[in-house]
Amino acid sequence: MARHLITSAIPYINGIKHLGNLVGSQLPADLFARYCRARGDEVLFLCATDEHGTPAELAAAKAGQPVADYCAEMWQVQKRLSDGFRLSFDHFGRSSSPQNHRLTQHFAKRLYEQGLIREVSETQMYSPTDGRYLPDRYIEGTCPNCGFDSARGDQCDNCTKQLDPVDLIEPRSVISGATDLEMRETKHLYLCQSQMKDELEAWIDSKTDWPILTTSIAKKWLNDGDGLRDRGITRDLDWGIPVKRGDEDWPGMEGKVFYVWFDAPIEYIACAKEWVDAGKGSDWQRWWRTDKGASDVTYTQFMGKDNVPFHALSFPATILGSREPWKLVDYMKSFNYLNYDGGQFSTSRGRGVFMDQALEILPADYWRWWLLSHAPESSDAEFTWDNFQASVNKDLADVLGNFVSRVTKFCRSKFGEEVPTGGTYGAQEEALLERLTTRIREYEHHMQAMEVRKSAAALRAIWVDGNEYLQEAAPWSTFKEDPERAAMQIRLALNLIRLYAVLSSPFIPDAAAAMLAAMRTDDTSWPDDVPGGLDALAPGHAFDVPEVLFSKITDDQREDWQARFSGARD
Ligand code: B3M
Ligand code: ZN
Repeated sequence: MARHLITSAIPYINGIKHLGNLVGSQLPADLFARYCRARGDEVLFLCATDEHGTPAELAAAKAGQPVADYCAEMWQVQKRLSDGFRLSFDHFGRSSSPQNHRLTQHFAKRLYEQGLIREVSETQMYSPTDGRYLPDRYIEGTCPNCGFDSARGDQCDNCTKQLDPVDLIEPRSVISGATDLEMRETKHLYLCQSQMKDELEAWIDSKTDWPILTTSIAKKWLNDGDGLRDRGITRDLDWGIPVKRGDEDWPGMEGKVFYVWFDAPIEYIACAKEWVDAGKGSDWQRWWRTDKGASDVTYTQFMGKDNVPFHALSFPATILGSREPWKLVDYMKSFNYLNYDGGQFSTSRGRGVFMDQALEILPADYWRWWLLSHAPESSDAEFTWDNFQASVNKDLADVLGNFVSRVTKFCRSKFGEEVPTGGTYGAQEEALLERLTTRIREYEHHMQAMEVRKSAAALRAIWVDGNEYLQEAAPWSTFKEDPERAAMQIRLALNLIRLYAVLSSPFIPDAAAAMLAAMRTDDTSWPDDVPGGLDALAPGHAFDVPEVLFSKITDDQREDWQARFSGARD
């Protein structure tokens, strides 16, 4: 039995995620986790909220809440929404957990002992009015390049020029508006990534099977010179993981916290400990320490392309630099961006459809199917309401839903609500079995390779095969001259419903569960042997005609939603 450790990039705590975020990591990770479980593999699937950094502090301030309270509340919200989308995490953790505090401080200590952390003196903006140092995003002023009056300390949103806070004309504090800012000298810790360049390069070069999107970004950063610059891993913030070496204080680092991108990936590991501490598992090191049983684990990470540098370089630098036997990632699946109706999804501008809104208008499966079947793999993709309506109506309602409904209703009217007896396969059935076998192996191949779009296309083709068979076999006409043959055809078709439920469950888990319930079976065995898999429901086995599996999206609905989601969310 293979063992799969699977992580999705952990979403920032500040606000509800949009569908572009969802399809960029959590949803495809869930697809893969569900598939591995369905194949009988042992899976540990982890995700968490990313709770530190200035965005969390700023969002809490905007909500008028203490940061800890804000994060606790937003974790609940994100947890409820990930449950709503049926994301099957074994644990949904928090990067602010005590487990992550300890582990992050542990890594800092190890890296320090290995000579991979150095102290650097810097000058930084200090606000006497606020009584604190101001990170880049807490400073605004006039852009020296274009004159925009609300440029941030790190970048001008108007002309996109990268800035240093000292570049700003008339800088002011975002917190208080104070303008009496002064430069003060302060010490920070830097991770000496540059010392590890050769090691990281060799490691990345060994990953010849990784998707091109991932390796091209990783190599670009590696060879840019800039990418492996030593990086500051501490910040002057109140909220975060206090800078310590293990349990010991770090002289000169009082009042500072680790940079969010230092502790966020460590949460992948800490999350496994949270999983154990929550009573859901018994041994987290078996997944994470190669000296404690993790050497046979395959570790796969899912993320948006903007997260690749941190996962391919900084986090491995942390792990390798510790010189402890932690599990390194085996496969890194990254995604391009999903755009929204002619523009970009944007959290800050509230543009697009957000997870809560999506579930208010349609069940999770509709979204899961569209998003996964249009996953932005080889290039960016675009959500349009027309395309969404067309895919849902065609793939889910006309092809899959209609098959289930026709077969069960026809059987009920001619044979009653049980699997009919009699008849033996003929040439049509043998041909179908052969075709299905080829297609199912193809589906498995794509799922294994995490080719999301190709997997969706293969699954759709499997559904279409059933419809075409039904159309050709036409049990409604066969029934008139040869009822035994019609019984055999319908028995096969009812078994196809179970088979479809099993194969489709990674994509559309709720519909799959409804199909199994209608077939009154909990036999979810994977069709390693397709003919055998189509014998699971024996003659005489009772079933129910299910409710409509998928309703079509009407033109009115489509127009309504398009209008409703055309502006910014409130
Ligand atoms: N929170 C960025 C993002 O959500 C960041 C990922 C962290 S993964 C360790 O895109
Ligand atoms: Zn500018």
